[in-house]
Amino acid sequence: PQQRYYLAIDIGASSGRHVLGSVNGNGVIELEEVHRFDNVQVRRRGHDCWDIDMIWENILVGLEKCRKAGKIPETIGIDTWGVDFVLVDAQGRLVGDAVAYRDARTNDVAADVDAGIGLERLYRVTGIQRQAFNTVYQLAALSREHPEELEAADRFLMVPEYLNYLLTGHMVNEYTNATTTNLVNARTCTWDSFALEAAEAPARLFGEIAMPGTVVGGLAPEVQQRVGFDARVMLPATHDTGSAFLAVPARDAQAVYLSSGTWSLLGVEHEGPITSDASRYQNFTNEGGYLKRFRFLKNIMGLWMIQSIRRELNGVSYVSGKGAQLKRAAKEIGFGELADAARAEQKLHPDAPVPHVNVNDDRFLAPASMIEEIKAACRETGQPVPDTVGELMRCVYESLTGCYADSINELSALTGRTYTSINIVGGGCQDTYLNELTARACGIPVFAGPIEGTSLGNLMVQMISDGVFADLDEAREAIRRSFDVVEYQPE
Ligand code: ADP
Ligand code: LRH
Repeated sequence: PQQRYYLAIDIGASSGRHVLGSVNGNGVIELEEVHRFDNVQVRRRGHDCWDIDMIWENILVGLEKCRKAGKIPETIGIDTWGVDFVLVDAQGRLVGDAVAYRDARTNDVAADVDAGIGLERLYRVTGIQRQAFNTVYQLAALSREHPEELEAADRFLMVPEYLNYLLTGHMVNEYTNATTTNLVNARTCTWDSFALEAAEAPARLFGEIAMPGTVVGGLAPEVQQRVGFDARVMLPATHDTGSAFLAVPARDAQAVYLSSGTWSLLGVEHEGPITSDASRYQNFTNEGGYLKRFRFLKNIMGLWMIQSIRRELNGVSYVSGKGAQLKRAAKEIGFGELADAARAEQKLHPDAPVPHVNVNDDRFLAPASMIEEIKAACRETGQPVPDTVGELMRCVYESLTGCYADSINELSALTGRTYTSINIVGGGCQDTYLNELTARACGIPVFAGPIEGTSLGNLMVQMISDGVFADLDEAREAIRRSFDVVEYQPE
């Protein structure tokens, strides 16, 4: 029989990729990356924004590459980072910009909204951790700066939903990503009127919420004309973290999951939401997952810090044109070299005190200079200030893995369970130094892989829907036998 292909379009904050998935005659899942692009932001009307046109063009280019390779997918699923959205009018045209979550627009608004509504109630209702960039605050910021845009809008669509609309002409809101807005009731799994009030957003903008596995539609005629084929567009878990957790090849129920990319999302799957005061204090979140499972996890600043240092040393910015005075390095520095610098520093000065910073401090969300911000944090807390790249990287690695260890302890306390291993998926599991340090800091073994966990999770929903796998257990079993997972012991 002819090979059946499925296409995951996984767009993270740092890069997007088209990954074709299929199952060979031996029941082994095969992945092929057909296209990848950098996700660089742009400055528009005083805000950092996603370059939706660039992303859309890349989606089409990736589809054309599938056709050229003669691998036409049965279905296509798009997932992206969470929380960000666009507004569209009754004619389907964009209203305003796709402002990006690291933009400063929510800086002052978030605390103001909190004071007005009572944060405790919002958490009890939605179960979502408080982050200044949550959609609830972004909408409130928009209603203060551009109320006319909310008035002109007909629909609220999150980024993957808007891309699905461009592909098919159909507008559908999807459950897993909707939960990241802080606007969905964790028990009824629908938009919550109290949360919408907090967002200062009209309820009429929000459509019915569809579950992963729903077909959005076929490709629109003009898209078919450009890419040269038709296929059904399906909803995976359109929130990337929701897709990533689906692909974790955990050995047992005592494993902690860590989706490691721009963010480090550390937590577990849970049957229901935990919205206790203790969980709110520790800022744990309850994101909605496939089959209405919950991800009880913590957002940790993650490899964003490493990405930012790398960009800074290379003289580029994550927002094109911003920080243009940066000097370009003579030779581009890669992630491997940064890890090597930390490793060498550790070897050279094994007993030197390593400064630790609180990686989850908002100061690291979008600093003008990550390097200077880390140095300042060390200085302000009376610790040695890192000077060389090796010292700086060691500080970041130790701080990050220290935070992983603390978070696992908090997770244990909140769920009343003991965790005996960590499964890491995502681009970050290629960082062997980080994996080693994580095992050591947490005192439990680390299992690293698969790297393209998010694309795989996206593909799993498509494949289950098409009958390739009977259910999620069977799909996870196939992942276990198809991908190498590297084990790291604490010592
Ligand atoms: P996102 O989906 O959020 O854009 P990814 O899952 O693609 O992120 O992970 C990107 C991160 O993975 C980078 O920031 C970097 O820290 C890490 N990474 C990628 N490739 C390597 C590598 N070869 N060695 C070490 N780390 C890497
Ligand atoms: C990871 C992620 C995370 C969100 C953040 C905005 O890519 O989706 O789960 O909190 O981006």
